[in-house]
Amino acid sequence: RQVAPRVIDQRQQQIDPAGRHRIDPDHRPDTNTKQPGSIPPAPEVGRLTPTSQEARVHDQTLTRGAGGEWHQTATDQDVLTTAQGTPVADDQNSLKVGARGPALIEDFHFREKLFHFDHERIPERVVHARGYGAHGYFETYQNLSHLTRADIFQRSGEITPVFVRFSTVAGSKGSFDLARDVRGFAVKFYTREGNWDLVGNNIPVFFIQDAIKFPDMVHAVKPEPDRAFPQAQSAHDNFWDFISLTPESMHMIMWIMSDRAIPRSFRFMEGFGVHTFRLVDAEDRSTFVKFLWKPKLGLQSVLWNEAVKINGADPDFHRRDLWSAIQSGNFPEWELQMQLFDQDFADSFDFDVLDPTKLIPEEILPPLPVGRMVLDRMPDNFFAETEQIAFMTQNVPPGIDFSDDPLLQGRNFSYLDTQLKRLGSPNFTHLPINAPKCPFAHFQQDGHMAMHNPRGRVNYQPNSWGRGPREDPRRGHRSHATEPTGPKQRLRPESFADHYSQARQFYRSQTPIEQRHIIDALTFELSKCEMPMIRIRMVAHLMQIDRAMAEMVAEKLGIDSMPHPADAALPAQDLPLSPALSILANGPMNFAGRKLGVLVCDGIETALLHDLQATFQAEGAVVEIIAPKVGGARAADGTMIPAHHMIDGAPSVLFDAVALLLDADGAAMLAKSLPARDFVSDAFAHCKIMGFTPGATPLLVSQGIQTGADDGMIPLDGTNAGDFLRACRKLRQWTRTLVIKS
Ligand code: HDE
Repeated sequence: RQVAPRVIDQRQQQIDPAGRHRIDPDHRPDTNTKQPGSIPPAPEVGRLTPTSQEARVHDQTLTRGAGGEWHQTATDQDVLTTAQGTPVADDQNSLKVGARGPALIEDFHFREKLFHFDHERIPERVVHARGYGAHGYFETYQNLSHLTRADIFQRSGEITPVFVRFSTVAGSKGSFDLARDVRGFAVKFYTREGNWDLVGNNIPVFFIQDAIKFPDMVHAVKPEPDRAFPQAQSAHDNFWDFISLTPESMHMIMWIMSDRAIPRSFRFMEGFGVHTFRLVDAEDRSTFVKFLWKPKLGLQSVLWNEAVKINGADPDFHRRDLWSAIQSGNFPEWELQMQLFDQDFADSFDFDVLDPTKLIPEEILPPLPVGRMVLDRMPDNFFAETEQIAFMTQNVPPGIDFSDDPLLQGRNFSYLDTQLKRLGSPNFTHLPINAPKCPFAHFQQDGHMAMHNPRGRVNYQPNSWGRGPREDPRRGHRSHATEPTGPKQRLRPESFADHYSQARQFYRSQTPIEQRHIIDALTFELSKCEMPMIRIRMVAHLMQIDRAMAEMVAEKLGIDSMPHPADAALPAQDLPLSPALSILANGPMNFAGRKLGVLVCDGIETALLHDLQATFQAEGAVVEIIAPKVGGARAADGTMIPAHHMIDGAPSVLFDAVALLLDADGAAMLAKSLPARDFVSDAFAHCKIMGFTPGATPLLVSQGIQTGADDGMIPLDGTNAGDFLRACRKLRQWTRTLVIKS
């Protein structure tokens, strides 16, 4: 039976037409506005080229017309238009014959909308797909003209805009943050003489020595090709098969099995340029350099058991952390340091400085602090900036040059090549996030999405018109004039042959707790390998690194008889220990930038809560309240305490320390709640410092936790918030690991 259609005009159902064009409250329309308590934003370097139609790099919402006039994009104006600028009358109904169709192909607005949607995705990065970025600035400490003519290092106090992208390596874009993995630490400096990309990691060495092995290494760690799992994990046969057949990776293996591979947040990580680079001065004299980033807040990692649970509770833990810190004005900061050395040092050093599987211990070559980087602004749009940023190791300004490290040489090809695949056009430098912020002028033209072609008649040089930019041998980038010699051949140098000494040095420089974490990680990962032969081959390598470690891993894996140590081109030497390699030996000893989770229930005293909040906030820490209901808890004095989280959604793994402000009734009630029981038992097992009111005892006891178990259990009596904070500064009560397996 035909029913007469009731025609509904969806537009009339809009609650508030004005609301449709509401401006995002988080949007910062004017990036030059000084925020209270913030430093002034970095000034833009240089000026726009006259022909540029690009958006101002700092303001993604403006585009420039051919005549130089600025246009706002749709989000800032009232009337919805098509991408061609045609005002749209109805965005709720497609154009149909009658009310029930069929639809008409002449509906250009509908087709344009779907067409664009269909093409929204670009290929994710083949490695480092999951990443998160922020804007900031770099401040140069001192003039380094005696070392380099790089403009960024000529003036103390020089401010250079930067964009940083942190990433995991193996997982896809939608994977979780707390994978056991290397973290990318890529920095783009928009200098006055072109972009400088320092595309580093949070680990100072790499798996392989020659770029030709990179595809194999990445294939091995990524999900296995037939079954397409495991995602974002190295704990599988293919990875360990490749690794156990690649002895040069052993040093890196020690690092990724250590706590470095499960950082607490991007803010608590070091960064490393990994390779040896060159600084070149105005007289073309060269100094070798390794770059290091040191986090102002110190280093911190999570436990593996925490990482697994964080991934479930908040897969975006690291990106949320960076977002929250920056949005609340707690701008993370790193110091850039340089290890500088000459050829004589390189010749006398135990290892080849071109070998990217080796580091130079800071005790042997203390780094020189040269500047600081502050991240103070989140991108306006994730895709436009974080996703489309194109880092390339080849981006070096005059005064910075490459060494012959074969990995670096290979990277210099790969990064440019990959951008074409990912961003789809050789004009990716026209995107505001990739464009230099200094004047630029060249004769490259045309291609997909060309935004600034040469204007006028001249598009080549030399020309008779006397126009256009010319090269400048004095200012331009000059490669350091080395004189390579030797036969053309495929060979690894003998100086790259020692694969075990620095692996041993790293392992032995860790504290006993960190060594235990390495053993646990190796055991876990190898336990996921189905092929016993791979486990045994790995244990044979571990024998070369540290026999006791190998025996403990073998014992945990149930390997009855120890294999022979792996054949080594060179046996491991006992190098001096390097305490700088340990996280725990270099603890921050403060709680700044960390997070206290306070579990409250109805009936508590507000004075203690306020005291804790004031004490921890004065330290630069964040205090978040967790209650049985997200609406909050009613205090003894009748006031409502708003909660940040409901207990079901805020396990203690999300916090660096916890306080239990409970009365006896509340504690008894929470002792029956699984999330609350997990909250305290995990906090204790993860060695967190725990403060608690006397009333909280039933909840602790329900989990078998003695209130006087150790120095990390702090009874809160209303006067000792300072004592609690002092205990929290050590971050963990490690003695508990003697009784609990972490
Ligand atoms: Fe990368 N790497 N890489 N890599 N890498 C990429 O470039 C490559 C290496 C690093 O946030 C890709 O734009 C080769 C070492 C970071 O956008 C690709 C080799 C180090 C990022 C690529 C290496 C890194 C990448 C994928 C061995 C630390 C993310 C997407 C020769 C010093 C940058 C892209 C971002 C990304 C190639 C080894 C760091 C395919 C061939 C060593 C932080 O070009």
